Amino acid sequence: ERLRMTFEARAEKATNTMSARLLRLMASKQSTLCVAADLSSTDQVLQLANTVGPYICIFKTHVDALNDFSHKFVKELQELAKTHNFLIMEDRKFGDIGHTVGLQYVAGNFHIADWADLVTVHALPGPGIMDGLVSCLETHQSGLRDRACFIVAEMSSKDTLTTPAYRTEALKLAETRADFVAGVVSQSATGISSIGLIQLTPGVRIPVAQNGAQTNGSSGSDGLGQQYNSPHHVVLERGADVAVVGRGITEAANSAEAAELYRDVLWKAYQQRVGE
Ligand code: BMP
Repeated sequence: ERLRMTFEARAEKATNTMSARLLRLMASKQSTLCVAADLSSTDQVLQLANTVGPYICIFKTHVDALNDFSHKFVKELQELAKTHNFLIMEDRKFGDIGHTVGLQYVAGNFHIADWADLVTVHALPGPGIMDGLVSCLETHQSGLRDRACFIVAEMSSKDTLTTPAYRTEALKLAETRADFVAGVVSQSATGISSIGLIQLTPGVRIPVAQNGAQTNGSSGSDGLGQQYNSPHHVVLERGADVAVVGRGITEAANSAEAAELYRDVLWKAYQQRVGE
């Protein structure tokens, strides 16, 4: 039922504010594409954000991989987010006790809470991790307004330790913390019941033509554990709402054209899913 609903209809039912906002953005921009900017210089990241901006709903960063991070960079990225209308997700994958992640979220070198609309969080430490992030936000910027997280319930990598039992518990945590959780990072929709919860699925790449399109939707791996599925497969067979594409776009000869292609293919698959 949830998967057959349009993003507009799901936004109406969403209990998390950022989840509703993102679902509406996806519907109005007709984009379910999140580009992963796994690059090492701020110039490259800003250039990519400006190039793919018109085609994406989320721009995903790993700022701890940058060799020249600065607050000027963050300001410029926020400007681009405004110009092109996308959300910024810092893929920090917080994974420590509540007190520690709170510090990592609002302080440190990066002051993530000041600029990232969305962050990713591992479920591993249990509910305390959410309390840590939320209580720090409350002290730091007096509330959760305009901030939310995605809980990593299941990873895309080969032989991941996110077993079905772990995944189930992570989903439970997501379902019970609608105050701060906008969605989950997952490879399937099994067990996700909240209508507003958004499924973010990484490991997406259009299969290279000479390999021939494989019927199971697999489109290879990267030699370091990453496993890829086609856009069509993740949306129609695995329930992806937002698809994360990194190297499929950043390594393309023309990243604007690649982003437009991924956006179009993903949107068509979504339309097919909801029967539009
Ligand atoms: P690529 O499309 O180049 O393989 O990049 C995938 C991106 O998604 C990376 O930024 C990675 O950190 C992220 N990711 C992932 O690949 N698998 C997961 O399970 C969770 C992720 O966040």
